[in-house]
Amino acid sequence: MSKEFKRTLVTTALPYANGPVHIGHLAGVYVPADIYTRFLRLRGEDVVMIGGSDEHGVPITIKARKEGVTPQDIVDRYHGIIKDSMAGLGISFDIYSRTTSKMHSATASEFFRRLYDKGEFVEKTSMQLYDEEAGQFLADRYVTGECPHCHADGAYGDQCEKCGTSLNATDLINPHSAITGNVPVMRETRHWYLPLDRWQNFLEKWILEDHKEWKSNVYGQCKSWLDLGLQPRAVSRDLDWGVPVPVEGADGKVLYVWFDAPIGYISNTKEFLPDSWEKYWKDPETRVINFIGKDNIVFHCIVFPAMLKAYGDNFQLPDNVPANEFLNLEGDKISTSRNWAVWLHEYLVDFPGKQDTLRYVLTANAPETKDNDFTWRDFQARNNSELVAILGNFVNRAMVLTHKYFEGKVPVADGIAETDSNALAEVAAAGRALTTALEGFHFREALKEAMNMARTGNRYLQETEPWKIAKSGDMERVGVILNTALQICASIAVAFEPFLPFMSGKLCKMLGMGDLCWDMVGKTDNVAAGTQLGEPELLFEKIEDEAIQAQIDKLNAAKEANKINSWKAAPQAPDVDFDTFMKADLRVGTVLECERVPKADKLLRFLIDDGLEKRTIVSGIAAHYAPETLVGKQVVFIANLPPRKLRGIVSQGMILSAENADGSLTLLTPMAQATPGAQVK
Ligand code: B3M
Ligand code: ZN
Repeated sequence: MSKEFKRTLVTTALPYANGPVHIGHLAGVYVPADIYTRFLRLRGEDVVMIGGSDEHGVPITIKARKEGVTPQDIVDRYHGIIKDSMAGLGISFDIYSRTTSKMHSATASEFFRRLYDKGEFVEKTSMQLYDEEAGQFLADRYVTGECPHCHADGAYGDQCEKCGTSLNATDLINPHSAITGNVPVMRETRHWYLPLDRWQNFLEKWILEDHKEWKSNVYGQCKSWLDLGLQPRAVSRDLDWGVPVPVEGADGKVLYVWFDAPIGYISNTKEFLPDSWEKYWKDPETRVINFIGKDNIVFHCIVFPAMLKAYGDNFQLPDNVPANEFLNLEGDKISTSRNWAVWLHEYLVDFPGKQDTLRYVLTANAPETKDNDFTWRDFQARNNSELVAILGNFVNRAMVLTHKYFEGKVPVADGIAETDSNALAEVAAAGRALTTALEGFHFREALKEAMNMARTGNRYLQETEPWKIAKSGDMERVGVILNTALQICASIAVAFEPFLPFMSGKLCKMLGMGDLCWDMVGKTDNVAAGTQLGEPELLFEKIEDEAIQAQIDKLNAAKEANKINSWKAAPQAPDVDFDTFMKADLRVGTVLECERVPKADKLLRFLIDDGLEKRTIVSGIAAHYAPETLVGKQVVFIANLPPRKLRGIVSQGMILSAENADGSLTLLTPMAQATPGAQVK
């Protein structure tokens, strides 16, 4: 890292408190930010990590409306769940606050007022979409319609999730209110706009020239925005949930959520460090790093920097914005509304004590340069064949052998041989590569290097075979080998702390290590000879197939439920003329016999009293009804279809049933007893 910086301010995107956090949030933002911050802390650097919930904006009010509760109820519920579950995963925020705090409304309000007073806004009256039935303007997610760019349906008023383009509500083709479904009308309203065009030149130089080192996905997105030419952006909304616009005559108007949310980073720093917050924001020797997901790039790289520049006062712009791409789940986009997600608070209940496994898998699979996929099978494989079989196995062997041959006391390493120093040198080299990778925000690669230390350790024990030497009685040599192995364990305890802090804590305790610092990675004297080791404990447990199957079943259930929730009645079929319809002879019949058709799991054979005689009908309803429950019941059938042979049985007609949202079939039957053979008219 460059030497000019004295301290680092790490910010993490503020998740909307309209739902719990899922693995997509974790892989994109919180796990990498936590790894980075823990790494800097171990280096003894001055670093603070700021987090909090984003509690304003339409995602919150829509959720509240859906549930018939207040927005405050919603944010209270989810802020609590998010805060607790992040702590449960060991995400080590210095503060995790919320944008409904007093500190935040005061800070955001003052920020807006200052820009207003400095003439940094333009005020504009324009026609906006209005829902007459709901009595409110429709912006952002309150309105959906066809995307004017990719023509996907269901684009929001602020963004099309299909093509990622950010939109204005009035750009949508064929807009509909998300509240009532009505077609909105146009109504006049007045808003404040941040003229981003005024900052075009500044931003071009600052990003395109001075920050060529940014990740290519981030740089590329900024460049395409800048190439299009920046436009003024409205920073207020006609809503009743948010920070009120602090100027006269702005009743019923609040700050746009994307105006207030990034100011939340400042408010939360103030709340954490009321006396010294300014040096983390305004001192040029502070380095600001924003951890975010790819959908937040424009706000962090273009809009917020323009706001900070407009404010003045030497507010520091981000030095880097290591945004990640998206994580998918089992091949499908993660979605809160479709419940297609692995929720952190549920994971912590389903896999107690396995926080590090999730942290490991999300890092090993992090969507750093492209979208990536999380699968439960991969999760299981990485736990069992990497954490258990490589890392856990190496540490366990070193510990158990030391207990076996030296009563758990770290043996003396007298007479180090080339094999030993080679192994130690390999670990030190991995440590250096690890450091470089972490400095460059390459967390997947960093984790690989840390894992290489354990691989080296395993190979070393395999090659030196101390258990064989012990049989020959050369305990001095065995001591050297185990001392070397334990030094590697100590390097591992430090190197993995940012990634797997729970494991690291356990291992440090076993090795009798005190405070850690990053310099210990690759050192050869981290555990002194004579130190009494703790009892060997397994660092990781195997995850069995049943636990994985339970998760897959849970996802399948969500998919099923979602199918039902999103079911829509089929569009009406084309008209049929009356005479044609009347040709169909629909009748009521009484079931005399009903049984399964052998070797056909879908089919039942009915014998029906149709008022004239007994007729046989075969019907594909066996998955939905037990045959014995149908005897004596009445059904409706089409009598005048040509006979058809099904599994060797001649079927004389068709029994009518309705197909439901979940794919189940319901037999049609008269409301009360009808005469067998009665025609349906
Ligand atoms: N709440 C959007 C999101 O969760 C938003 C981030 C705010 S960061 C200041 O994707
Ligand atoms: Zn689109």
